[in-house]
Amino acid sequence: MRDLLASLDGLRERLREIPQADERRLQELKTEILGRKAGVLTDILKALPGLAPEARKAAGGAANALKREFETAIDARERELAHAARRIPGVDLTMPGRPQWRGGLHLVTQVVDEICEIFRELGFTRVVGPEAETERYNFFALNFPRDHPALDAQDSFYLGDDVLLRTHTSPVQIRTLETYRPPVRVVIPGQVYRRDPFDPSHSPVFEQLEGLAVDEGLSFVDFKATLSAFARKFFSADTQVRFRPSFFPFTEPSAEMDVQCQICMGSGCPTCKQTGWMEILGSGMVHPAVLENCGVDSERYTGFAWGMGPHRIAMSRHGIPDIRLFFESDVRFLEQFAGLVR
Ligand code: 2U9
Repeated sequence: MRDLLASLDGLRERLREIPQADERRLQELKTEILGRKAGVLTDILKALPGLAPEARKAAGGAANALKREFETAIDARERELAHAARRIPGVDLTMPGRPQWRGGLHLVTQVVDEICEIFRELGFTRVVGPEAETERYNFFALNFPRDHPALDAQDSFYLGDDVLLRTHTSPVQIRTLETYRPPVRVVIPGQVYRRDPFDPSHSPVFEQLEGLAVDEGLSFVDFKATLSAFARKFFSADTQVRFRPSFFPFTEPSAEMDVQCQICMGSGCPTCKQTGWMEILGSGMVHPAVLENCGVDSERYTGFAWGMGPHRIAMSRHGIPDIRLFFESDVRFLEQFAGLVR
């Protein structure tokens, strides 16, 4: 019995070998001590039934406790070795992976979506229409005089005698008024084409976003309130706005809306040419002649309309100096804004 306890003590000493053992040594130790056929500790446990009851109890408790100690230590070392085997020198496998570039929406698309969403909340539906139009839809229904310079082939891209690439999205409003009876509330984003130079502030093709509301009793107050609400939502709740008189063939009276310069917040900077303001849209009450051209009774209905350039709005919001950056597809420029979807 004493011999047996002494050999258990001797065996306990072997526990210290385990934390240093490599894979092979660990398997050897496991077989040598816990092996089912000839393990030293297994043999001791097998010999227990031959002992007197008192001795069996004492030696049995100690032997089983030691067996558990060996099992726990071997298991821990096995896990440690398995973890180390997966390690690559110089590489920390616990670090998070590098994010993969999955693409994103173009900044102008994001701005268009954001503007449409603000007007959706104000009751406007997003609609689209053709990019090739007749002179009637692009000019005459909109009250352009026959000798307006925009009708000149030098200013617009004509595809045929009477067909041109639309110079604004306004033909879509004409088509809407011809098709649906008021009340009408629509926003129209889309590409438009003008024979403009490709320079820092012009492009022959650019995005436009126009809007139209026609109903009984719509007044200049509704018009100013709607566009001011848009500016406060798009820029910030305390953004100052102002309306300046202007002229368009399709609106009367007409106005341009300025917002506080978003770069200097009104104090004056090179972007706003020290005025503290930036123009963001043209607008006005729909000219009665335009309503009549679409078969809408201008005695009964009034409306307001506006037009803005999402490229320009994106430029003023982010301080982008050159419109051509939007068309060059340089990922280094585009990816700066890819996470901005709100
Ligand atoms: C209908 C009636 C009225 C749309 C309008 C403007 C004023 C305007 C420009 C701003 C910058 C276009 O992107 S831009 O070059 N637009 O100033 N647009 S009112 O008025 C309409 C349109 C359709 C039936």
